[in-house]
Amino acid sequence: MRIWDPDRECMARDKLEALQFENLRTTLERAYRNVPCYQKKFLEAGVSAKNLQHLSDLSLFPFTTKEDLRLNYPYGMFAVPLREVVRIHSSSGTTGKPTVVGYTRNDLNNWTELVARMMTAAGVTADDIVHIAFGYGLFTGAFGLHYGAERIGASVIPISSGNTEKQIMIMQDYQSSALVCTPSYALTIADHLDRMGLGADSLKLRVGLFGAEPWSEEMRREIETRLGILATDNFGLSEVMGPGVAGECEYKCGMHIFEDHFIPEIIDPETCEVLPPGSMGELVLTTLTKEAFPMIRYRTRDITRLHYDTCRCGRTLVRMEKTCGRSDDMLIVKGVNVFPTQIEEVLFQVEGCEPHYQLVLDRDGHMDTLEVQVEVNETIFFDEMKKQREFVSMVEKRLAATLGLRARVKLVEPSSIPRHEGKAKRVIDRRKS
Ligand code: ADP
Ligand code: K
Ligand code: ZN
Repeated sequence: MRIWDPDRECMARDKLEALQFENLRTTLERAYRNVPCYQKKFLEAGVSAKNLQHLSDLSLFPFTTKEDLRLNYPYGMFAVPLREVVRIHSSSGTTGKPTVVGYTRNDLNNWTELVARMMTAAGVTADDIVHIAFGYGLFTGAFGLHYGAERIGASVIPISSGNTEKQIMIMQDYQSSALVCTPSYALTIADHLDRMGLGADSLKLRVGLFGAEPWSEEMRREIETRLGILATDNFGLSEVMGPGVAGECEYKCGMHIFEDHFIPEIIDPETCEVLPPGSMGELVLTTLTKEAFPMIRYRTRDITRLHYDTCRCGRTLVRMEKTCGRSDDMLIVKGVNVFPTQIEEVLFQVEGCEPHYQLVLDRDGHMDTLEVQVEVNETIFFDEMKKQREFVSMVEKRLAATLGLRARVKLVEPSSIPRHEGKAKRVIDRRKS
């Protein structure tokens, strides 16, 4: 079993912590010096890099949230001049206020190395043909995996997303051996194989690297059986880097976090207290090497638990459990992050839509579907079919432009959506059952 960077991945904890301490101090200094938002937050909290006497002093520093990034849209959180930025990505959402992230040449090199580590941990080698079915674009998924796979020396097929039958044809003809996509897309591929009357043995796939959305152990078993592969999980988020923050080894017992580049903490999402090792809580990440976009105590909102015992693979890096949901109201639909408020904003701008709506998430086969049910003003047109269809398609287009995702719109009668006292329950998620 190969380890890409054994010196780093199997480091003794005391050596690792010494390295983390050095890089954390530098990161805090640079963040304070170059990013007004951090400067302001540190001053308000009365802390500076000098307060860092021990690694655990990180808890003295303020958190960073998605809101901070939105307020500093687009480049306010960058710690280097744009001249030094060689790549720009963004988290999901094409308009609204998604977060924009940047990378220097060194950042890209580190990113590539970490994805190479993660892919090696999953068993990918130079002999693999890596089929990347994430959408290429502003999303970090495709480009992140792409360069890591090239670094390993694998043959990369940048197929991108969509057109499943063509994907299957290419997998057959080019003999793809490693599949990179969301876990739900892996099952869609399995469904198409069934429909085409093909078995998993018509493909040469042997391993899958899946991420960008939560998935269960049952789903893993289904993917493994139906595609005849080893299915591994990997975790990342664009604010912190993209994919390659953490990934499973072949033992599939939690995702090793690359701690020489990121410090994980687990906090209570209500009190914000740091919780003792082994507790379930919100994952908070601090970057240690990023130049263009350092993140200090970024609240991921992902709920998980960390395991510090040494893994059978020999890596000493801590392992995070599969996440079990989020502490905020962000939804992940086909790997794309969606906030109900983004949808609300679109609906509010459409004349005729009432401020009463409900989001219904479901699965069609294995792909997520999103239906937006919205009440419309009765004075408009409830009985004119053609106008109604035009209206629906106009709202659908606006939603697609904002979310970067297709949602079905269903107009419902005034007063038909249940009213709630207190906090509205706008999301019905049927995907879990
Ligand atoms: P990406 O483009 O990689 O999806 P985003 O920044 O758009 O990155 O989304 C990051 C979020 O996606 C994470 O905070 C988490 O909620 C979710 N996510 C990413 N990978 C996983 C995973 N393996 N398991 C569960 N959730 C994941
Ligand atoms: K995501
Ligand atoms: Zn391991």
